[in-house]
Amino acid sequence: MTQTILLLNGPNLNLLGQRQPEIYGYETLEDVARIAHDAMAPGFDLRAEQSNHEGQLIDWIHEARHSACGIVMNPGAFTHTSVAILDALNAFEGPVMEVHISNVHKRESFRHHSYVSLRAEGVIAGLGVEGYAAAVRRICQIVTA
Ligand code: CA2
Repeated sequence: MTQTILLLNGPNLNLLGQRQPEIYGYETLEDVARIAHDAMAPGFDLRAEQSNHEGQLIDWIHEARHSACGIVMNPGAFTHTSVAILDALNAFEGPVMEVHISNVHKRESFRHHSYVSLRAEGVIAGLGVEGYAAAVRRICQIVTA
């Protein structure tokens, strides 16, 4: 049976490829979904969502409890602020991978702390959009191990 990986992107990531390419590159959110899709092992499929709203992201994480085997998430700025997203991820039983396009540790100090990292099996930062492919591959490995 096919297993679904949920790919979640948080606030402002809908602007990917349109602004600040020096930080986030030229690829769009559509490119991200394609890159993540291409990284999946056979027997997996991808559901890709983006929202600027914390509650919507939380609702998708709740749904994933019954529909997804793993979550790849770039929570955007909610990474650094949202205990609510951490709580939702803690209620999800499968593996979670946290992705940041930029190297958050090379940036402002408020980006150095992540609530989501308290839950994530792995954290990828600074690999650009290729980080999503690495995260998807890791979810497939963990789920099939
Ligand atoms: O590096 C990342 O992927 C971040 O999660 C991106 C967030 C930022 O708040 C995190 O600290 C690190 C911001 C996403 C904003 O995305 C934009 C993309 C293009 C143009 C403007 C914003």
